[in-house]
Amino acid sequence: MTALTLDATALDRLPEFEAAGFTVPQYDVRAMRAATAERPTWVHLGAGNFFRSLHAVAAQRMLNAGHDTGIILANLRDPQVVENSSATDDLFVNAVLREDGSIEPEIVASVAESWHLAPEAEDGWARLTAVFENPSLQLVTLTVTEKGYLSDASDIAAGPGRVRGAIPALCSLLLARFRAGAAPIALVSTDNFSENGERLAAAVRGVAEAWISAGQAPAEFGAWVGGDRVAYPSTMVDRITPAPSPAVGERLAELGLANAQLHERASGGALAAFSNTEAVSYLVLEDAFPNGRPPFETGEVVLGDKETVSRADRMKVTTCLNPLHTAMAVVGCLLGYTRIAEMMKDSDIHRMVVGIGATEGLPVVDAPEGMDPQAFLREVITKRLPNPGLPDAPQRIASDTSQKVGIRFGETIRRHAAAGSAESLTWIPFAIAAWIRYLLAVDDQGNAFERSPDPLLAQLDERLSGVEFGRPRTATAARELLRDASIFGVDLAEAGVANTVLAHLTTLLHGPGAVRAGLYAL
Ligand code: CS2
Repeated sequence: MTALTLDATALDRLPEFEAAGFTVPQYDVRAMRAATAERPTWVHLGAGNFFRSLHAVAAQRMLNAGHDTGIILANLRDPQVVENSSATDDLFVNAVLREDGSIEPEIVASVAESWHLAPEAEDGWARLTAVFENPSLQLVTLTVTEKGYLSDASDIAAGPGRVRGAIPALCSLLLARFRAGAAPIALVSTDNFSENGERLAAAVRGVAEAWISAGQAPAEFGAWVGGDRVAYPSTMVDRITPAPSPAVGERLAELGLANAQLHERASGGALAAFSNTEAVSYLVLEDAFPNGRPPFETGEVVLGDKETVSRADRMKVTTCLNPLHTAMAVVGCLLGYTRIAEMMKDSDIHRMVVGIGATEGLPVVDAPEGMDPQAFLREVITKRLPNPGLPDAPQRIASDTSQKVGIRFGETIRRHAAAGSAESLTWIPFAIAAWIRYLLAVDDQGNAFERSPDPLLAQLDERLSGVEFGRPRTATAARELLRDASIFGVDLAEAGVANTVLAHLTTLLHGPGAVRAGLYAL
């Protein structure tokens, strides 16, 4: 078997990759890179696995169908990410893991350039500034996670320039575009929350206003980012993309890939020459692109009006997928699971997932045009979550839960409250109680475990300091937290669910075995 390496020689060896079982790009990658260098159209901020398996794959489909420009990728935090991408000549393998255990590896070449964009990264800033100044640029997509939309006051106060923080950095680049002639542009949040377009618009305008009032940007800049030449389309994004798994790396190595190996990241997690994902994927975009757009239709991207996209997004983020994930994440960590697929074989957990999605979610969801929420949920529960080939872990999903609970459960609770049915909710309050139980960092056997990263851990520890494992009555010390709408998306006491959460929490605090017993009793 020949050793195949993803590096500067790989583009000349695509037929060998193909013979080894890899799907390969059907276009002239060097010509695409040259065209992109000259006429950039698409910038993406946030170079994670999700980007690789969703956006980059959609772009590759368009390129295969005859489109001529690819993606200019920028990453803001860990410099290792772009180093890793450069080491493989910006090529990577997207490995689709099917339910029957088969693997479909594809070499993806749609990233034309990759740049590090921290304040110290002069080259990245110079290149991205030139790209933003170019009227050809049509869109910027972002995957910077929920917390990426919150800017540190010090990042904003630093004013425009080579700043840290996703939104201030984006605003600096936008200011360069504004000064260079203010060509229109679409700024596309592809992060996982409802009305993500509006959230991005608010974040960008907030930074712009702060700069204007500090005299660091002209007032016209505020009018431009707030006017109709800068659009903020809403989106729905969906593809379960676990962290790259060593087992998948080994399977790629068996096919001949010599450098599939994983590198530990200084900031946690792993970097690899591949991403691994499921077969299903949805990229649904509101068709609002004031400077034109790539031929998304040829990339299996669905375009719709604002209402259709918001409904699709609410269906996925607040009802049929992400709430199930968050409940499984905290319960899975407590019960010692490391695989989502294994959890789906646990009948207690299975009931919880059905309870949250079908019993409590579906009745308040609005069907998006052309999509059937019931069928979507059925596919999630019967196929996607139980996919034995997908190495997804509750520990991955448990990261940043404080940034997710409000988005994922708040809307459903609000709708039930409006319909007068909030007091009959059981499973969602159980999931919230399980999160609080999770925050105590003691598993269901009574052993300490390490919680996944979350920006609010220290604050939450402080606010929950009165809640003690083994002392059920201390559950009431969580009452104040439950009133915090900035976390739960709604004041849970006002909505009529706080007492149910506290009753569940009381059960879960009994001691070892209480999580299992609480789940079983539901
Ligand atoms: C997960 C998502 O990390 C999480 O919280 O729920 O990454 C999930 O896998 C995606 O939204 C699937 O589209």
